Amino acid sequence: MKVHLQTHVQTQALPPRSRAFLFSTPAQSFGSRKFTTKKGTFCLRQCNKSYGYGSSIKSSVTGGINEVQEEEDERKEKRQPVVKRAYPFHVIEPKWQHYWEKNQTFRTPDEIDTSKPKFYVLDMFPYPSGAGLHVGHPLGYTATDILARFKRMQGYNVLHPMGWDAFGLPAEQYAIETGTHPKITTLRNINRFRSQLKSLGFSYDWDREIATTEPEYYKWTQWIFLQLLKRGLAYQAEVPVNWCPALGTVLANEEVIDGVSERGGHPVIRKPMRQWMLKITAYAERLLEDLDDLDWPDSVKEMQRNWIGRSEGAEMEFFVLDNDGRESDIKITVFTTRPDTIFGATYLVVAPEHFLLSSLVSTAQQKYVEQYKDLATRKSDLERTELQKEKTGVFSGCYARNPANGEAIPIWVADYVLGSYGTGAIMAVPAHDTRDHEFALKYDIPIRWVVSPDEKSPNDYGNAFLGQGTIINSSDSTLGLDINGLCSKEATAKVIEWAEKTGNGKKKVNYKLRDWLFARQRYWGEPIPVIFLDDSGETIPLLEKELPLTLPELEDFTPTGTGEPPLAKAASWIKTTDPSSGKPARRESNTMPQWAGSCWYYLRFMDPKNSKELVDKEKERYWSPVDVYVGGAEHAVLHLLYSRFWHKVLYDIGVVSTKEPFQCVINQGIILGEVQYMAFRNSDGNFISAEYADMLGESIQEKIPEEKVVKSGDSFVLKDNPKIRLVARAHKMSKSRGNVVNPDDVVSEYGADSLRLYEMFMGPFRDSKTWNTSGIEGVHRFLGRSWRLIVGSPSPNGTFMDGTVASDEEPTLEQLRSLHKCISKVTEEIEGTRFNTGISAMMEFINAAYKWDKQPRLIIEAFVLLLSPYAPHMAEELWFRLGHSRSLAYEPFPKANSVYLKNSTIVLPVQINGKTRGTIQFEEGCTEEDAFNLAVEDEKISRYLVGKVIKKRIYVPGKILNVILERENIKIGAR
Ligand code: ANZ
Repeated sequence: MKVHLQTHVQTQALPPRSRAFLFSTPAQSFGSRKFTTKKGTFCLRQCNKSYGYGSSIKSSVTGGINEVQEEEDERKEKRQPVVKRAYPFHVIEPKWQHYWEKNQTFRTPDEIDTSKPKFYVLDMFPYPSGAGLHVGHPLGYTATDILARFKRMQGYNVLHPMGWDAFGLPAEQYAIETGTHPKITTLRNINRFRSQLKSLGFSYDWDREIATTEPEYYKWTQWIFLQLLKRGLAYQAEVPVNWCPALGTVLANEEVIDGVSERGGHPVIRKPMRQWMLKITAYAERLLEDLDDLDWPDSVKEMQRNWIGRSEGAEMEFFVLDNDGRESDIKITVFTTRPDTIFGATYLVVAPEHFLLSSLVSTAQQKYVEQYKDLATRKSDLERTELQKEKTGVFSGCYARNPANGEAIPIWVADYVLGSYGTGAIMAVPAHDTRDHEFALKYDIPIRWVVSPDEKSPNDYGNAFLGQGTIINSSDSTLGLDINGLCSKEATAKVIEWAEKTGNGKKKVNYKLRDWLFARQRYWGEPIPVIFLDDSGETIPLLEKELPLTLPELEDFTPTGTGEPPLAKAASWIKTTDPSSGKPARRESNTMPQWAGSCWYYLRFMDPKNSKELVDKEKERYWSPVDVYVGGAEHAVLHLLYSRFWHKVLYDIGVVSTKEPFQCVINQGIILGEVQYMAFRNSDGNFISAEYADMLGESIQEKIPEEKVVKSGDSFVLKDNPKIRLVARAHKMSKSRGNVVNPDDVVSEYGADSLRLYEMFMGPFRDSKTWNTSGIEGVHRFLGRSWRLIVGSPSPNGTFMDGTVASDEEPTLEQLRSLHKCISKVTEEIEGTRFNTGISAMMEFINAAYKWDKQPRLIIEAFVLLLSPYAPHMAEELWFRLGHSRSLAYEPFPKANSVYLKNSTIVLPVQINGKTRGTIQFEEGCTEEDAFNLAVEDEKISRYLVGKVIKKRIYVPGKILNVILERENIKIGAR
């Protein structure tokens, strides 16, 4: 899926970065350095020379000494800054990535033990753009990876797949410009994305990788289309599209900017064309209702509700009058949400594209109406409905009768009424609707007040009164309707009842949701699996066994110029025969929109290689629904709505077992570029404080480096002159601003674990945040400290020992307390997707552990397991160094023992003849006698006491109980 980023956000909150610390790259070098794309060996060589992280590193290096020397010389020649690493991640990371791949550590087997609980965690799969990953991608991917690793360790079967939403415009545009087949570009980009993702250590099951562009995949996208067609949910209609005559092509909405083509600035008009539509409106009510039970952000649910836009009201009939003022047999149906205002309807409006318009217009008005219609085709719906835009319209020359009071009211044509909503016509009530009010004033149409908010005379109101109130001026005894004195709600009910009885209208629920335009005039999309008979034009669906209908090879991807899609050029592909009748036929040359493939990919991941079914029923039943779905908020409406629609259709035909596809959706925040500090100078070249810059009018802006900035209260000021306030801004990352951070560079300089940890530590997962180099240095330092705590300090030549400093001693109570507090916090925070505070807990633990003389293995191993979802490479390396020979990926995640979480609980080691044989726990204030009794009750300890005579007891309150035994074998009495 494509990710759209927000523009800039102003921030005052970030402190200028602090810089000095030991094992890191000088901050000023970050971002300005050029890194080679070679990983591992290259970095290692640099490191060997500059730090000599010695023997353990050398052992895993490929390449000879000469090469090392050459590269070192090269580096010196180029005067590259020396990279200082807190620990040898450049060796550890490729090593473990290789291990995971070789051992298929994260493969979710096809046949699984379904008695175990499942956890399906999914990222919104990316569109593999030519630009490669940006730092926004790993934000969501790290979060899902932490969840996946955590749940695996908790004994769940985890499904954590990755794939590519690979059809799309950029590859086709590139093909038009260069002649390179989109397949080639797409494959190249996919390869790049995949290797970038692998370099970040994500625990995807790569065996399940899918690309929407693969025929084995889109066979099933086409199959779903056939099911929709079979059920009348796919149909063809004449629909206006963005047609650019100069380019000879139909453009997507995003390719049209202010009425002209983004490319070349040519005029674009709305032109009706035959299109495929999907009847999502048939599911509007269910799409609305089922939102309630989803664990989604409220804002996303609200956006979906607004998009579906349910409106309750009525359709009312207005008979058109002939030249003699008599009712003709043409009637205009309007949709209104305010039937209570019907007596105030002083004119009707029909949209310029209304199907009855041509039969309404008087001869005198014909010319003006035609001109007006022509103008309207140049505007988008959005422009037409913008409230601020001045309303325009033209009189049709014709009148209709208001059914409530029998009045003849004029029919106008105006583009603020859309042909695509309701009935494409409205009864205009200028006293109670803003747009109608503005229009009536402009064209001098009567305004009649029919709703009164209070006792005041309604005519006192200059503007339309939009609210509900008491009905006035609304009675006609001849036509049998009197709603005066009723409140709006009662009046609405009464008008509808009257209309239904008299045949003047009926109750109606409308949805803003439109049917989904499902055809694109593009090459690089899924072919639509239908043919049209040459003789009758009849549409014949392909047989299921004919799928996949693959894209034909094409060399010329340029538009045809006639509006026909590029596929029309594949003459031998287009021309075909209907297999059942043998009649000549043509294939559909439109393709599906990019949304299609992403509508159902989450199902395919459950069973990616199934050639017989879209997904095996049992597998679907086990894995559905997706438990956590993470992606950008830009997909809050369309992608999620389209998937939900397809899912519901698949539910209705028995392909899936759940009503909804995604139980929990989380939107990660966006990452903005590093904060920039701007100072202002007056015309004399002197700095002026930011608050005066506007007043001066002419001021010159200047970027100030971070080291010259300090924070002062809520503001940032110049370090040398604190009176000068600065403006701090974070912008969207963009090439033109030069503030794009490339994840490859970060991995190369700090390692993947640091990038992962940093992205999680930047702030609350769901919030927008700004990139800050000192932040990544901070988490890198934390990892280095953790490494040195466990592996020990480097020797003077910079090398680390092979094992760890962990000792086999029993942990102290203090150590147990620190650890279990950390376990409890990390567990709680992962479960709550508050990853940043989970990291803080680990940082606290490491700070505490640095004060201990010894690092008991039991404590260290548990910490390594806690760290592993966040920094899996380092954790695996430490795990092996601690003496294990299998990946920690399936080790049980540590469980917090509540005993150690309460400060008042004492955990007392009990020794027998000076050897620790176990522990007992009790509340503070326990006597020696109590402690001894608890020890005797303890199953493990009592084994050493049974049949023995006690010589003496040494009790240090809160610290230890040591029981010294007599040598003789005399039984102690029963207590
Ligand atoms: C009379 C009226 C009186 C209205 C009043 C509003 C206030 P929602 O809530 O968005 O469904 N309308 C109907 N069809 C339209 C179209 N195709 N293009 C533009 N406007 C259209 O709004 C429904 C209201 O929007 C309808 O109720 C209609 O104006 C207008 F005091 O009818 B109303």
